Amino acid sequence: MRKLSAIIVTALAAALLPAMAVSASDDVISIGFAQVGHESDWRTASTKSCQDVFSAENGYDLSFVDCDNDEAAQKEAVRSFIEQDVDYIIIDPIIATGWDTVLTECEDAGIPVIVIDRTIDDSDKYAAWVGSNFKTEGLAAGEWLKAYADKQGIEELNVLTISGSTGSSAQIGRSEGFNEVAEKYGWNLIDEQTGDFTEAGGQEVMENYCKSYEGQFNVVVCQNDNEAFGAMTAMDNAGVTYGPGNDVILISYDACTAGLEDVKAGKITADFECNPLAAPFVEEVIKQIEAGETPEKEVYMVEHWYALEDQVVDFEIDGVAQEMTVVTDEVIEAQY
Ligand code: GZL
Repeated sequence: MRKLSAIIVTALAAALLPAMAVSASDDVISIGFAQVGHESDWRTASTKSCQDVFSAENGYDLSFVDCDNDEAAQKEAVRSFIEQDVDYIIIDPIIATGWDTVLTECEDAGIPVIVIDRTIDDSDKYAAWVGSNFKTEGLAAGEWLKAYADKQGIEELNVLTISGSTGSSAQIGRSEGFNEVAEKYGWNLIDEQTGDFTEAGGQEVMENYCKSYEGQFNVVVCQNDNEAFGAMTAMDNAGVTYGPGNDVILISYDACTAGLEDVKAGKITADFECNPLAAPFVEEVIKQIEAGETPEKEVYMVEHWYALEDQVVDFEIDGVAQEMTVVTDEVIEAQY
């Protein structure tokens, strides 16, 4: 929604100066996008989704800032968009808090904000949020593990977690959901350290785990695929086997293409998707606002739970039966 002043000027120009062509640029919608960074395959897909949808050919002028996992840089990017007087601001918040001041500045400037993926937990001064239920992802991983362990006759679960960026809603939700299930069933949660959603972080934490907890663990939970890739390297180097029929049940989140390839290869035992392709849903929100409508405050993405046939088990989340997707070459081909 171009601000009323712009609309009035455009209308007056069209009425009073018919000779002056009202430039086509009036139809262009300008968007500022402050992205978390470039830490994972998931992030790459998320960025591509926005750049593909909000392209010049589609009538947008996208100002994209990769904030490199730096909270201060992200606030600075949002303020630069206010200076540029864009029509909309999209934020994927690196962490969930510290947002009310800058969102108030956006509101004062009359620029609607759309939050994608991670949540902002200390302000509601945005038009809509489009993303995933991270706690549900954690609950799904936990309840699947319970059903799978029962089927395998594994009674004792000793769990190491490599968590995502501390304070991000993805980390908070996945930890909350999984740990709630672990407590319900009395599992031994040995340790939880952050790998910051990166492959290097996952490898470093897993190297430390292999030294500190040698022979004490049979489950490793990585809060994204890139951490799992790093953890696998560390376990290979330490002689720890993982995947179906091996020492360690390896659980991951995101289910990016490379993650599903590791499921197919019998390395990751189960992968819990977080859908990065939010941009089409964000565009829908923008169209509603342009049309003077009020969008839904929360738009949830559809996610799937993946495993190989033998690792597919029936399980429920809060009494709701969950369907798992068997990983095949076709499923991998179609993934993001
Ligand atoms: C989750 C997203 C997380 C992914 C990671 O929605 O914010 O950040 O799980 C990414 O891969 O780094």
